[in-house]
Amino acid sequence: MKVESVELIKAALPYVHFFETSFGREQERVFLLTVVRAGGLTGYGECVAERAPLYSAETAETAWHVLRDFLVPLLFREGSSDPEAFALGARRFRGHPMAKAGLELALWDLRAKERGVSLRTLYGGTQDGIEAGVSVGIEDSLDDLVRSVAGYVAQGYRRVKIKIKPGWDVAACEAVRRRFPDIALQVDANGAYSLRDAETLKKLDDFDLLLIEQPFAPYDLWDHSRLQPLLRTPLCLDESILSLDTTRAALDMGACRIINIKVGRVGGAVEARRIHDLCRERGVPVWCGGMLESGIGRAHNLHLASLPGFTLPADLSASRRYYHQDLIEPEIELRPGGTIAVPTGPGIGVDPVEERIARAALRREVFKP
Ligand code: NPQ
Ligand code: MG
Repeated sequence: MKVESVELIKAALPYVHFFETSFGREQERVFLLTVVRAGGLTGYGECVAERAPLYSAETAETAWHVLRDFLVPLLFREGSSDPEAFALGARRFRGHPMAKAGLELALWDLRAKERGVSLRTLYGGTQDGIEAGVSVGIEDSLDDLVRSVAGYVAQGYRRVKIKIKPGWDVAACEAVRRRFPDIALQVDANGAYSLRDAETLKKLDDFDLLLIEQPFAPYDLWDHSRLQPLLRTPLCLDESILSLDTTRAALDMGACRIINIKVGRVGGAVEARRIHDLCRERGVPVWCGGMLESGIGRAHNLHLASLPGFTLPADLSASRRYYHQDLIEPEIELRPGGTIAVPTGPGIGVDPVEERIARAALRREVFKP
């Protein structure tokens, strides 16, 4: 289909509760939404780059620049809304995976709507419900942490992930395990440790964790491959996995035994599916990571996580886990039993609500060919 226009919308939504990781505490989420119009249809995408370059080097501002000055002009030059052709063309630009994914995802929504099928169907997804996990940030006290975890367990979340950092690791696991001896529990360090902390990290083997996520620096593979043999607990890489190539290198090096897939971090659904397929061939479990997206990005993640290789609970939570009101209808809800339904309507299968987007918008611009 010929692309009629691309709209970029920078928006912000306050969190219901602050979210603290080893790289900082945030009170609100800044989004970059993409809206592509073609053939009378509208495709929606979300770029997960944040206000500040804390999780990765990208920010909402760098993404706006790269989208406006390179990726949108590329799409107009290509003249077609084909997501695979766009993904291929975008490879000539180095880096900026979250900006690329933001636009590619809108094209996937369009294509599914053009064919009148759900995105899950287009991707070849096999699961109609996703096991929901929840990511629990660092709190002001261990009591607050246990109270927070208790709230989510009571809501039915199947798996709990707690954020750790030096000084908030062994004691945090002890406190949660003492209260919940049997829940599926994992930890995420967001790169806050180094090989010098191996003795501390080895103590985490005592808590029967599903996995330890990204203990070392975002670009590291080698030191992770030195740490894994020292632990019983599988390492899972997040920030270090940027592409199919880094996935293969991480696995060949023994740097991890589980892979976290985030469509924004790897530059789009094309690359995310290639990583999924490689891991499935190799029998390596993958799970869908979250970036505190709005319901637009969350719906996209649900469709991706419906692929058969996504065998571990996802960081896919209900809209209300993060936001007072989401940008979509219907909102993402946790079903009794702790799963979330993969929408069945055309495309992402949820409806962005213009009035809510307008209220959250900080800046918006429409680009035409
Ligand atoms: C992770 N996500 O798995 C990330 C960390 C994270 C659900 O823990 C704005 C932008 C806020 C990116 C908060 C979860 C973020 C963010 C957390 C990333 O490592
Ligand atoms: Mg992580």
